[in-house]
Amino acid sequence: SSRRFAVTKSPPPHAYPLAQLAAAASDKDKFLCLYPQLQEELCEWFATEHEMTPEAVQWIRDMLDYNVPGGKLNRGTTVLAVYRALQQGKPISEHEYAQAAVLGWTIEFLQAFFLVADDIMDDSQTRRGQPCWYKNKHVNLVAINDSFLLESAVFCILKRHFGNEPYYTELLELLLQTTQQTELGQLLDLTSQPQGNEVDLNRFTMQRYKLIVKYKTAFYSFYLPVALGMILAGNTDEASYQAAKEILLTMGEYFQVQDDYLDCFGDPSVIGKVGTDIQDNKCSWLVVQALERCNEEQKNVLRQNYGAWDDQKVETVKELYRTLDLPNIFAQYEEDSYQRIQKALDAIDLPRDVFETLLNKIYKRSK
Ligand code: GPP
Ligand code: MG
Ligand code: MG
Ligand code: MG
Repeated sequence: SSRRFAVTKSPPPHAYPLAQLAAAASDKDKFLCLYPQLQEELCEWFATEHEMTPEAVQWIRDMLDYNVPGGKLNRGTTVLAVYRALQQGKPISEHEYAQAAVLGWTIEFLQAFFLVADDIMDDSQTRRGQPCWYKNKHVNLVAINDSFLLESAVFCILKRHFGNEPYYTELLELLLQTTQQTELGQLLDLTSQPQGNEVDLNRFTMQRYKLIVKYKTAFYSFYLPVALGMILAGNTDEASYQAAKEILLTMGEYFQVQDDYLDCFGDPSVIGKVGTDIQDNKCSWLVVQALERCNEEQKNVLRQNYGAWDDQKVETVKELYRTLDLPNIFAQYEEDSYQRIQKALDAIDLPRDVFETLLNKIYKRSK
């Protein structure tokens, strides 16, 4: 029935590890059961269909292990949680769990693509408690191509596991659209200051901030996992996607504000990365808040110290943030956001616990 003649057909997936899935205690353990299979299927496909040498296949195997499974896995496991919540008590087979987990892994592969590339663009040193992939001597700018390979793996996995489903096109288009939105957000993030010129503090506005974080973070981190779970569960009610999107984008904004706060005030050994936002001249939530509160003299301090790879200047900016009481202002913002999101949940008729679990996973997070 398929008229895709020019494209190589995907072989069927390997058998899912059903016994292992049944034995896994938590969603996270169930989720992790699927990773070795996806890695194996990809490597096999590259070796057989695409004639990759053993050396190239080994590269990909190592690159995947280094960049894909080592995060918090919140986005991926959310697909499982959403899928389960939408069954409303109907038992789920191990096969269905496996499908939901595979779909969740597509987000983790997509996220690995973003992070490998983002760390190059942001000049970062560490990620998830280890050197950024590109920082490895044997990798360097090969990491750019690896990030592309990670992205393409998303679509290999999707096709092989969902290519025959009636909702395949919907999954595919959602992943493509979300990738594009994230890239647009990254563009806004990278160009919030013009290259090479003096820092223009007038460009660090709340309005610009909200647009950046909606696009670079909220769509892929919050809307995408829930929407994928909804599609898989067979939800065809357009209004519920809209309602979910609205609240999830709010949560995504809150999440990125936390990320910005932790970049400056978090413990690197806990967050697994060393902050770079001040050095990188980023339109961070902190600099926007600082500008809304500082006098002319403090504005000058910012102008002279922001956006430089100079430890003394970075420390001066952090001192100004403390003087302006930003840690407490953040704590207040965090409390307000939590209450605001809870309230918005009262008005939604999707299973509340899905959103609550997500919210509670990020509320007052330290990493
Ligand atoms: C988070 O920004 C946003 C991303 C990781 C998306 C990147 C998108 C691309 C298209 C590459 P961040 O730089 O604040 O994240 P972190 O603090 O984890 O480096
Ligand atoms: Mg970054
Ligand atoms: Mg970035
Ligand atoms: Mg950050």
